[in-house]
Amino acid sequence: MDDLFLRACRRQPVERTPVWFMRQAGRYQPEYRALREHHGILEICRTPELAAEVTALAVRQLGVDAAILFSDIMVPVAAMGVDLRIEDGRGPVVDSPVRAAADVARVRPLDPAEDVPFVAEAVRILVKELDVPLIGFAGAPFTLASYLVEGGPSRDFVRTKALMLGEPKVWRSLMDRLSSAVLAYLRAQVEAGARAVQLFDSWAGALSPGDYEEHVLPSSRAVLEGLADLGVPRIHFGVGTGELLPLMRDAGADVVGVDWRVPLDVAWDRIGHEAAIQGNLDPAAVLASWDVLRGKALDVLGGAGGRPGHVFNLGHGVLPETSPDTLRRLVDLVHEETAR
Ligand code: 1CP
Repeated sequence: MDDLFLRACRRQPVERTPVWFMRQAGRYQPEYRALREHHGILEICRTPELAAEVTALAVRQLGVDAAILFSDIMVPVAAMGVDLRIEDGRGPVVDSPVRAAADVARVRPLDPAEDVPFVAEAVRILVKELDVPLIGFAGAPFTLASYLVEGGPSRDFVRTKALMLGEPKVWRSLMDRLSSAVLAYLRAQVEAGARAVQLFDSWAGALSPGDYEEHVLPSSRAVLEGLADLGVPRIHFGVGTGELLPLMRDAGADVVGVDWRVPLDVAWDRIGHEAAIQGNLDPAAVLASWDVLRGKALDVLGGAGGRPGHVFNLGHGVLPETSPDTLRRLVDLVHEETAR
């Protein structure tokens, strides 16, 4: 097992900077698109052999230093009595959104062994097959709540904020249910063999630091601190979270994932050098010419300054327009430039 990625997460010395990409399995791959002609996304997530195949394909093709389980943040929520689907070109859709106390009561607790047995099974298959560590993941309570309350993807999260600020007790009960489920879900992935976890609070950047601290951080902290005894690195990521980085670290992260809006060195100063950092190339840069992409990737490495504790990644997921060959070339570039 090559544990380069795990050592970097622990800020231990590494012979080169490890790389993986959020959404490294997905639409940009012809093989994935071919599989999706015959299988729905939730069907792939619920079929361990298919989920494992898609997960491993990305690792083989790209030469990355970590795998991330192929699934979706809404998979556990769909097993908690919430009727949802994932619409092509749009994302998760919930027809009966959660907007009042009676709706929260419909969100059942999650028993991973009973409700989502296929997840641990996919992890077990992958752990046997892969020679890099597998990252388990979950959506953070806020980001999951945003889909439940809005009923689908949103730009401004107005209904979510209205519930959070207007009905704080109802909000808290929803967040409590989600944090218990997310904790159980991540623990099940680690117990099945995942060597690290990433908590995706993709949309937390919509909040002010004060609202984040009061209404969201306690739930994310319950998840991250509830994993502490397992001893696996905990990565905490969000988009547009420049002002939230110190709080996201304080919630209990070992590694903070940052998007491209804050230069890596500035972000690391905000987080503090007792934590590792992951990021943060703009995914759109991978669509530019090789020379431009190369320059931007070197800027990211320059921001890390060769300090231990940097995991190279994009600032958000791989875009569907991305060329697999360019992504592979980027992995090689990071490996060559950081070899020591
Ligand atoms: O095949 C398809 O239908 C394409 C789109 C797709 C894919 C590939 C969706 C719908 N989900 C996934 C898989 C997925 N989702 C992965 C595994 C891929 C990998 O990393 O290798 C992961 C980690 C996710 C996590 C996820 N889903 C997040 C958090 C990460 C992020 O991108 O911020 C979020 C917010 C979702 C919701 C979701 N699912 C799908 C879409 C298009 C969206 C986003 C919708 C929106 O903009 O709100």
